[in-house]
Amino acid sequence: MTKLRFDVLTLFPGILAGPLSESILKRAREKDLLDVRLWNIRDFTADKHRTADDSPYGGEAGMVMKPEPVFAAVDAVKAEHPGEGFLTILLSPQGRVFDHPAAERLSRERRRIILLCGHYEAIDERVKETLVDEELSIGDYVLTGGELAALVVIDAAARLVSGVLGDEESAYRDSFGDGLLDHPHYTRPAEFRGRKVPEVLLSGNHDAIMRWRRKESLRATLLKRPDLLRTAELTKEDLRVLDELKKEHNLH
Ligand code: 21W
Repeated sequence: MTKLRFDVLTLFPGILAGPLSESILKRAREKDLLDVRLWNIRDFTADKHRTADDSPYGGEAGMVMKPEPVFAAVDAVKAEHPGEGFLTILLSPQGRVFDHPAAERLSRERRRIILLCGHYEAIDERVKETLVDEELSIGDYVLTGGELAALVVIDAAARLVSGVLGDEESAYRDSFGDGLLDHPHYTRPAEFRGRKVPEVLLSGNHDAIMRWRRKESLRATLLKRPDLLRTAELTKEDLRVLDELKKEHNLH
């Protein structure tokens, strides 16, 4: 059984504590499938004001995270696990964008993963040069710091660890497992405010239901995220259904 292990270094561990103690991540930690340690970088400052940032050389505006507390925190993590391997990731807007393949790669990582969160606009470059193996971004928008990005990375990787989700397969039925969006879902009642559940789902015809789901996955992807169709795993039958859908929606 594989266990996913993270050490998160941050000036604001409280941002992560709540989400890690709820729902699926909470259960994964209780089941020992996920280990997340939170480290407060401020605990590794050496002065009486516990200074973690300073003004930049060169006279620009803003603040820069000082290198010494970050180095001391990383040293402390490594000292707690002598002889173990580590992958150190900086959450940063300059990183490669985190996607499903990246989540799969991290979910299989055997080394402890150190997630380093900046919370000012910048971190001293010597941290990147010396400590950081890779930088990850979660998308092209500006956050107040790396903490929410670290949570996104932990959440997306943890749900791919065997045993974390109730149903073994549910991770792969979801969006992006095969590169397609999910099909619509319905529950009782069979008619709600005049809107009926599609007949086929009540038919008991398993083959027809499977075909409907695949078609609706293809439809959702074609209409909402056509860019995904270039990399999705598609059969000859999928391509035929896509042609049908394009005609139905007057696309081409
Ligand atoms: C915000 C860091 C702004 C740096 C161009 C030139 C981690 C993040 C973060 C933050 C700046 C991630 C500038 C998506 C994110 C993060 C805080 C620098 C000034 N721009 N993924 N100078 N988006 N953000 N901005 O913001 O630490 S992963």
